Amino acid sequence: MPMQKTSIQKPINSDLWQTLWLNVNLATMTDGANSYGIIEQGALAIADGKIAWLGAESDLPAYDINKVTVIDGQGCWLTPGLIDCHTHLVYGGNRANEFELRLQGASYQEIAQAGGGIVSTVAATRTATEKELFDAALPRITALFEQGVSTIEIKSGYGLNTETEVKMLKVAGLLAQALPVTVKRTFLGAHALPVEYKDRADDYIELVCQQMLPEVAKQNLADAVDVFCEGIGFNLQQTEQVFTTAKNLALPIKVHAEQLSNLGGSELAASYQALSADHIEFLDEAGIKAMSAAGTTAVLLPGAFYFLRETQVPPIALLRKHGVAMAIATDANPGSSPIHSLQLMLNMACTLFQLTPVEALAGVTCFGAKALGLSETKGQLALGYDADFALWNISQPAELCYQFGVNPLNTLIINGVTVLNNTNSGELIR
Ligand code: DI6
Ligand code: FE
Repeated sequence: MPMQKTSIQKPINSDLWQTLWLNVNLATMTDGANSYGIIEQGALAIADGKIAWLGAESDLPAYDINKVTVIDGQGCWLTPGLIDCHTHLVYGGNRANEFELRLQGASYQEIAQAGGGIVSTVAATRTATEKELFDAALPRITALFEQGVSTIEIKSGYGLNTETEVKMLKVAGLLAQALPVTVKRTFLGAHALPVEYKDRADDYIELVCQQMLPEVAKQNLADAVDVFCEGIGFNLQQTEQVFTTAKNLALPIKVHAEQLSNLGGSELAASYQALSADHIEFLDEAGIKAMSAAGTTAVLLPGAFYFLRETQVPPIALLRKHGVAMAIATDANPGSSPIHSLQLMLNMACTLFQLTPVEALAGVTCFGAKALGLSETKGQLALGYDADFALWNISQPAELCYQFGVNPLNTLIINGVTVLNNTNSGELIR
């Protein structure tokens, strides 16, 4: 799956460079999942937070050593900053009790139908204050950040009333202020049916469309809109009602679909030019063709697959055949993926879904960006792109997928600024 060629940017004159990285190997990820886009013994220059020049050191143009800060990358590898394009990391409480129940034989659906699952997190999220939600979420987002994540998506969906959905999205905004990470917010009001709307799903969808979504849009709290289209979520008709409302508000859409059964949510989403369809273990070829035609990204969530002990593997071969871009994300959430490591997801995408390491790395860089509508600015080391990149203590890119448990991150740069430097005993520069 190649990347679409965007307009070719011109290199920036070296007089304007602020920082220059030398002695690095680049995995540019400009070639989609076809190759790492390797430049060995390379260099990369930054001007105004953007990539101003990159290439082989031997091709470096003349520059004024007195004007540019030059950094020796010591032969490390540079990749785009990692992108976690699907998380639900703002929530109250936790669901370790349900984990125990599932290990005793109860299924995720049974727990949800018995009043546990998402709605139990809703109760805890409604009673939590903004500060409590922030304090609980900070270590989660920090864990991702410390492993090289420079862009992250955070969904609402544990409020299920206007007040709490707004509260969650505001907390996501506060996290973006607390850390240098770029945060994209997604409104997921149609995540589950709140108890007060029991047996009245249509009425709840009315509330989502008439009140919640307009308020979220008015306050500019969301970059996209998502729906859980599933037997234990919302049906196709209800899903489409939310999509239509989102479209009228000019908000792009995403969908949780085909996670536990095949309702056709991905195909519907593709007909609305969705940015992504996520989970998709039960997706069929018709849905894949629709996604391919619409340029909708498939977001694979191996953490949820693993944690729910799912056995239905997403249709990877068909996604490849039809050239659908595949992104990988943590799905960090209290019920189906209490996991805060994109490195572990890289490993699981390879071991559980048999992605190649280059496909997996594309899934957390260029295709993670695509799933968020950021293909033109993030997820690649390319001229004019945001200077978001990670320097790794590895000897080849596949190592990022291969080992787990040792943090290989050396330095993280976001918008041209060094925000994390593990070379001095993990000292954080902010
Ligand atoms: N699918 C998921 O995996 C998460 N949401 C969804 O629609 C799980 C949310 C949860 O169990 O709390
Ligand atoms: Fe999810």
